Amino acid sequence: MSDSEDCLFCSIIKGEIPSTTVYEDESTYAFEDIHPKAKVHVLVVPKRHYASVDELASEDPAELAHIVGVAQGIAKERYNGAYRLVFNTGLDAGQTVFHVHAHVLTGEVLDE
Ligand code: DGP
Repeated sequence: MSDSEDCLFCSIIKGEIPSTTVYEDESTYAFEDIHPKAKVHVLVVPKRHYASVDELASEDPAELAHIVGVAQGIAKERYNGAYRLVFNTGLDAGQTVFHVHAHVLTGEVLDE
């Protein structure tokens, strides 16, 4: 699925809802999380709509690898290359937006 009605992150990708862009290319968009949990907290998303990282891994593993590379680039640019990558997957794990997104946490020494 390339786009989804009523998907918050599809609306952000299309520019219908404002966001602070960190990185963008043909397939991927990265923007500042609205409720940062670290000094640097960026969300990296595929522009195509996949509900979860499970779906992305099975349908477009190259894009998943690309997202990891984008996260690494952000951590190098904004900090010393160290970063935490989180994919909340499913309601019980705290996923609230069902358009897969990597949380990239960096910019400081992170709590365990
Ligand atoms: P999760 O709980 O893993 O589904 O993470 C969703 C994240 O999305 C959460 O950290 C807050 C962020 N978020 C929710 N709404 C918006 C928004 O409108 N703009 C931005 N930039 N981030 C949002």
